[in-house]
Amino acid sequence: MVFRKLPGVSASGMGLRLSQKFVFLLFLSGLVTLCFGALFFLPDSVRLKRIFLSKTESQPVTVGSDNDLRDHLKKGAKDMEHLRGITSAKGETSTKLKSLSRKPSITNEAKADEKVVGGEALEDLTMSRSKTESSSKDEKVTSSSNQRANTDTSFDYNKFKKCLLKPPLGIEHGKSSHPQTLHRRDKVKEMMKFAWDNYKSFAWGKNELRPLTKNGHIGNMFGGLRGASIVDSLDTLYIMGLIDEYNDAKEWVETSLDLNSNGEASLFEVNIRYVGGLLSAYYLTGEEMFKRKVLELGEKLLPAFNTPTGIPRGVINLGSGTSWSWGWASAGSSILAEFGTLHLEFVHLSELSNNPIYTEKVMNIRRLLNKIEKPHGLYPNFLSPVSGNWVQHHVSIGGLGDSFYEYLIKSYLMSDKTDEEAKNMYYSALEAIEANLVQKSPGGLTYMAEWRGGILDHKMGHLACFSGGMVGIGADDGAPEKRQHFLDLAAEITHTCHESYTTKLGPEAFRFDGGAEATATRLSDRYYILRPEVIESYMYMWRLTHDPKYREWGWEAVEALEQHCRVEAGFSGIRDVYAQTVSHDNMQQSFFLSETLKYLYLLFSDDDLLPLEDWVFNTEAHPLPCVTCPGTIFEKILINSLSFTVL
Ligand code: DMJ
Repeated sequence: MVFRKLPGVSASGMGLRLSQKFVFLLFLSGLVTLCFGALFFLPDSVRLKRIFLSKTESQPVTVGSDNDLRDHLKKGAKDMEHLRGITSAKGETSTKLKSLSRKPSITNEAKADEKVVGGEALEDLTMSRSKTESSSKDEKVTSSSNQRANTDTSFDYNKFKKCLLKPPLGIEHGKSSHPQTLHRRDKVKEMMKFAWDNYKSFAWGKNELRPLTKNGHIGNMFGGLRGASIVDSLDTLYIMGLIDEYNDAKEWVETSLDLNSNGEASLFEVNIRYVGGLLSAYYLTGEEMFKRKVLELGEKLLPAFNTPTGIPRGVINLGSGTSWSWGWASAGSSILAEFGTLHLEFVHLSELSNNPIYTEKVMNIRRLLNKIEKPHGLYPNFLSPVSGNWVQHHVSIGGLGDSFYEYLIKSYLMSDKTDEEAKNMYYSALEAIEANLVQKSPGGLTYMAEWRGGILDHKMGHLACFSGGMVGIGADDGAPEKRQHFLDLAAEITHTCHESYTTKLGPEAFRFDGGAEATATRLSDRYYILRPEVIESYMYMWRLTHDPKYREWGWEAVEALEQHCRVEAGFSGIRDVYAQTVSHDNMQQSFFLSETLKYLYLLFSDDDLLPLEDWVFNTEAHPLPCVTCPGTIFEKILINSLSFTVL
């Protein structure tokens, strides 16, 4: 290599100057690095630091590769996770974060959150979920927010359908192959359409139709709720295949059934008609809207149970939740047939909401009634919701008592025959009834008298005629030596009730004294308001025996309804079943659509339309399915039933 000589510099002198410069530059760069590094140790407030370092943190996102970006997002998620941990631990900013990640029930949103935030949060959510469940079970949750949380459920409708033994509407909607029976059934369907069309024309959205004056009736039983005839008709229209009419009814429920009413409602009536009607509509059709509505309504009924004993009072303001007893009920008492006719519907409210509170409420009533001392084993009609004692010793299988007994046997059947307590209470009650109330008239008619502190009143109400069907459906599960006896008793009572229909329709109450044999002796007992009970017993007895007389008796009733009750714009009750000239009461009761016409239709259908193995009818004839699926809330409650205590 040849070095060119620089002017004025020797070769050795030039090498010395170069190495001095190199050392100087090295020193300088070290100094700069040290000063820059020192910036990191300065407080954030020093301007110099902000100028030099402020933007560096965001730089990698905008300039990095795809991999850098992914790493950054992962880091962001981790930071979020960390932040959640800190904030929830400190309880700071919890409102915002809770609303994002702590939905009170098991929702898809919570699951989505779990995916984003990873395992730590998953544990956290799981914990809060099980806390919700146990608190609602163990601490008897009553706050409406908790109940609302539980209304967001995952009731599996398809699974429920698979648990049924048979298709609800049968193979051919229960169509009989017998031409006369089919013709009779078509007639009943025509009656339903006529009743419905007139309601729709003249009373749409009101509770009932006044068919003479062609207007609507609201009444004061439903606390401002409207459309009782619509809700009561949903399942009848559906099973009859009146699908356009059913769709109109469904649309009205969806758009116009306003549950935010503020009036005084009968807990019993709202339960059997609205809760029962919506439950049936849901179970038959799977329309989620019905489920939402019925859970919203169910929640509004709960405050009625806030009494010292948990026995609800008869009247509730659906808006404020305040409740009180009927003015006519002695000493502020509650009525057996009212607080004892909630069980079927409330078990299903628990099923659909996954909230045991409804079942707890009715189990509590059951336990109190089971425990309390009963005169001669009988259940009087009036009980104090404050002391839990009977108020009067009036016992009746008709009005004021009736459906309490019905719900005992139906609770047993609806539980897939697992609810032994209901079964035992039913058969004990029936034994007491037979020993004290069941009578034979001089003319050989079996009837159920009323009992007033040991004195018998030889009268039977139309309402008590449901008991033919009740004793019939319970016959098979009685003691083996009693089964035939129960079936005979059921047939005898049904026969007596048919006897009371001397003019093919029967009076409100009939007597067996002073020479009377199933006849109304007082003018005030002679009315017929389109009630179903006698026809209800025909339907059950037909299903149980297939004795053709029950269909004949049902047809007699159809002809009488057509002759005496059909008017230009619907069906009306009559004031005196014995009068030559008919006087109408101008009311088409909603239970005529829900019960009377439904039972007639079933009477002229094959047994596979709503088969009794799968369905029980509530006291307003709304079919509710037997709770047969494994893992239902009802099953869990039964297993844990020993832990229930009377309040
Ligand atoms: C219906 O509302 C129900 O059947 C109730 O149990 C008794 N009364 C009427 C029909 O008569």
